[in-house]
Amino acid sequence: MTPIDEVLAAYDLDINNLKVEPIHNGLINSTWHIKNAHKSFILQKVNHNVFKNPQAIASNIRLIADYLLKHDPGYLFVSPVKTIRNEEMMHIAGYGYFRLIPFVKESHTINTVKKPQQAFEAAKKFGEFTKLLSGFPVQKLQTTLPDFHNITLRYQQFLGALETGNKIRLQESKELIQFIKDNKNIVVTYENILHNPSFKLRVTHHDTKISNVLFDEKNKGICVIDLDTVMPGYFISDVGDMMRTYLSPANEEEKDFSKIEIREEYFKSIWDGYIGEMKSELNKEEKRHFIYAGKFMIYMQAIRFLADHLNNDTYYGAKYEGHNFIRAGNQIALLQRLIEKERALKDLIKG
Ligand code: GN1
Ligand code: MG
Repeated sequence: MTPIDEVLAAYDLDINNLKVEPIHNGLINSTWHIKNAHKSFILQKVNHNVFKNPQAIASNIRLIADYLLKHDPGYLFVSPVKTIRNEEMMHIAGYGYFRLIPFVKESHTINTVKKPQQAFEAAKKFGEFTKLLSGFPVQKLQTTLPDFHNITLRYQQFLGALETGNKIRLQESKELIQFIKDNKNIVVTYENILHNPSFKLRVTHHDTKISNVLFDEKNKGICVIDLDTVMPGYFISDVGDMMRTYLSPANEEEKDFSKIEIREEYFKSIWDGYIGEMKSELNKEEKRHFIYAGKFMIYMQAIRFLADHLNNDTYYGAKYEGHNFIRAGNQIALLQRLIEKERALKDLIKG
């Protein structure tokens, strides 16, 4: 029996009649679409090197599912199926943790934002998720990834990589390193936020890329998925990652940086979608940091890719030599374009 067969057996699925298709999407977990004539599921193997405590994820999802069922029974929240032994996950000792999620009928995901309306729908869904959980006691959520969006720590890790990283790569990365250092003010603003009583910790998704939203046949958003990183956090994480991944027609893998651009209309759609839901949740001081959110997330991703390159790609892996160097350069180009457009974007949302 292969491990996948073993997992499916734990969910009482007849291995012989199932079609198992890998979904290559996301850098961290592994995902498969499992189906037979009647049923359809998503199977995921949680990356245990990254998520050291998969039980924390299961506990968070259960708490949120129970809360939403009680307060907003109409909201479609997709939580994992239990195993025949009534467990939230299937664990194969020495191999890993798996979970099985029902496939939502007539739903689809997209990998690229090609219309402002898609950005609007996704932003609305992420805003709605946080809003519906505004009464949930956020301190009950466990931290599934400690310091995930702690940009201060990411910056320190980057400085560490400058000390101990690959010497040749350090030489070749001089310009990118300098750019990161020159823009350290982005870290300082975050540190001020931590001490700013106006900033509230809320139930935050922390991975708001477009493929984490389910769309229906009419291309309306249904709900958000991929809940591993749902933890207490600041809204800048969610809005920032939407800006990082929806604004440019070219994504983080693009090698030709001339294709990276900031689409103003898409920015306006993120604002309209998110604020439409969150307007009475966010205060003035938070809203004032809306554009900063994008700078925060793009800069942090640039640091993470660059530090990984300097550390010989131990976290993200690399499909070709210099992959994370290109990704870091890409994110820096995106950040530069965002900074150039900052005034224009401010004008779009003022008043
Ligand atoms: C990782 O696995 P995926 O693609 O959902 C990473 C995110 C990064 C993203 C960059 C747990 O997310 O923080 O933004 O890659 N997740 C983790 O593509 O490190
Ligand atoms: Mg993810």
